[in-house]
Amino acid sequence: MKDFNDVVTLEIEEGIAVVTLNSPPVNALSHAVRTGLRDAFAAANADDTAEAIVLICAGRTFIAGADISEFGSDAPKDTGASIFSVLDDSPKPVIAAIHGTALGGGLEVALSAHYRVATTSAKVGLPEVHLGLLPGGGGTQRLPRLTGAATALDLITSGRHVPAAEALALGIVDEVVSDDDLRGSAVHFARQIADKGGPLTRVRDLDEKVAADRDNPELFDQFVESHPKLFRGFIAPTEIVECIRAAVTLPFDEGMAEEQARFQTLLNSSESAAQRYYFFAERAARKIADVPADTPRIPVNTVGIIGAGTMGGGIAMNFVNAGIPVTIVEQKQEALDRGLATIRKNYERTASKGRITTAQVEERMGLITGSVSMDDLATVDMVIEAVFERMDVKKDVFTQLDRICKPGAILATNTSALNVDEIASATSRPEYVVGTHFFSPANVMKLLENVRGEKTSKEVIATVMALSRTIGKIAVLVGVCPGFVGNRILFARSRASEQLVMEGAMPWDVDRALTNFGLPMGTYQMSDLAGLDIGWVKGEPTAYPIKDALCELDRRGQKTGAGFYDYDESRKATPSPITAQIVEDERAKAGVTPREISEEEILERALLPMINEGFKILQEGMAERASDIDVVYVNGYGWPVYRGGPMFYAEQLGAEAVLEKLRGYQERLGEDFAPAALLEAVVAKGQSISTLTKADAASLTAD
Ligand code: T1G
Repeated sequence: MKDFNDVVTLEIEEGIAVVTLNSPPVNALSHAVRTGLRDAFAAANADDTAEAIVLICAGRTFIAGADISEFGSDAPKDTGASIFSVLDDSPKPVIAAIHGTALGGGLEVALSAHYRVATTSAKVGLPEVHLGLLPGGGGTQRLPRLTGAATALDLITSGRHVPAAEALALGIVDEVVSDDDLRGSAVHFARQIADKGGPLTRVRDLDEKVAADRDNPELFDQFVESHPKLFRGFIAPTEIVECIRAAVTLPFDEGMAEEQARFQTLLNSSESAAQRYYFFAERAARKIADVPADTPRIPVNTVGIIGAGTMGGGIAMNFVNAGIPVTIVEQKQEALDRGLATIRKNYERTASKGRITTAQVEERMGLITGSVSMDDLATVDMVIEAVFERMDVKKDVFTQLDRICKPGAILATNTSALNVDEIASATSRPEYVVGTHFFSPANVMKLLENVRGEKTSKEVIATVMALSRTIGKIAVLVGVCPGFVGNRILFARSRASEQLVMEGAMPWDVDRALTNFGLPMGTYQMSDLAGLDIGWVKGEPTAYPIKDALCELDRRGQKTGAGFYDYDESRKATPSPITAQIVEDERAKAGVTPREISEEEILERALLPMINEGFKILQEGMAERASDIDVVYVNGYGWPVYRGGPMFYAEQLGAEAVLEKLRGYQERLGEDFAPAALLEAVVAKGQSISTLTKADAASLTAD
């Protein structure tokens, strides 16, 4: 055995060189890995006893790509040939032995080998597009030569992971072997190749598939036209299409040059910086400063859900999808039956799209028990209530749960804004009470805000954070405050939007500024979708007179075919003259003479209060870190990931500029724009925004 550095070793076994990479956690192509691999391959090619070379990885996966943390850092740059060229130019056959996931640069290394052997459970993919990048190690040039341009366009612009069997069918891998002895199978495969002898074919030399594509030049424009959403706001997909076009139309080396140029453009783009930031932000959100990763967790093998309505049913599906049996409790049998029928309908719709089988529909429905008695929750490990959003109703439910549920059961509330500590006070076990704020539709939306009560135990926090991943959610731990993180920031935007409308912008002007920024919908489109009558009681004015007036006219949003907008039968929205008249009436009542407000001012006055609220949330300790706020906004509110999130966007604007603009609006418009103390401290200390943690916030704003 020969060591090349502490991550790459070389052994010769039955005339086959086995290069093993062991660089936890995911064998990312760091500088050390690239250097070690290059030296090991040089040694294997110089060793006359080696007739072929197997590249295999230790740990849970094959190479998962370039080391993303090296981008934009001062990590040492490579000198000499890239690892891709080293494999490409190897005079001896190279066999990549893939397990786990070969992704990005990892798959590109494998594509530079002469052959690829994968385990049954392995997956391969080129997910760089999710980082605002494109495969910069030859993936856009080699993959089309194996699969043809159409498949390459699909795989590289979607970034999806391809299971081994499909990769075999597509020609990406040469053999699929059982999971239990990849090394043995790969060495055996290499032995056969060595015994067969003959000329080596490199992927770069394959031409049949791309030659056929040369007869179909319009396939690229057709692809772009048929995937409009893919290209809206994102720049990487366009660059990817052009690289694959180059693979079809240009010689390999020229195509590689095209790929490198476009890769560098993306690497230097703000979009990619935002998407690379988001990649680590999503993973950082799993870490809780005062709840160590080895904190004991409470086993949750059965779950009770109270309420079989839209939320309760959706929440239940998350657990059932993860194979966790659920007992759903409703007060009345008919409501229970309706809820169960809705769940079944959802699964049958998924099955009709081929995403699950009809057998899986029955399997999942078989994991659900319906009941009209809360007593049936006596033995479950965790209960989540999704009852009416009223404090007295919630407290009554928790008082009953406290009596019924076994000691140690976790009692969770799905409240979207109510005080979790007050709910916990209705029980004798506040340490087992936690908020689990799902977003509707709960079986679709990835975001889950786990709300930490004052007395919630660390074990319960560790449990719900881990359980969130089990059920496929992206969880963020938040503190108890009105609206937690997501809705609290949204409330700030709603107040700002109302001011803009009273001053002269129409609701559709505000929405247009926000959708042009990249949000999927603006303040008023969102209100119409959610329903204008949330918390509204006829005859009881709220802080939103325009919304009150619309509800009084029974214009409650999309569900009534009219709200701020008028909707046709396909729910297409058009600005409503009725709304315009109500707006003008309310301005007149307030004695306001409307003025033209630019889209730039609208955007600033809608977004700056969101950013400012983020700083207030941090200084109050209601979020673990600034990037958690961004994870909430990307996953719960459609903030474009190529803009990172409100706090990352503030970093791009510059903390000083944000502070100055807020002060300007504060002077003109009042205290709603008063800058958060933390923002002022961040500017004074020159601290970065996106790396801010709860502890930073506390020390920066300590009196
Ligand atoms: N670079 C650096 N760190 C990485 C990493 C990477 N590529 N992938 C994962 N990590 C860290 C991650 O931050 C976490 O750290 C730990 O590993 C476990 O990750 C030239 C330019 C492989 C499917 O986009 O999709 O190649 O939080 O929690 O859920 O063309 O990680 O523990 O400290 O996600 O089991 C392309 C990204 C890069 C793949 C495993 N590759 N990774 O999922 O674990 S660009 C990717 C993943 C590139 C080339 C281009 C997943 C995974 P910590 P995890 P997991």
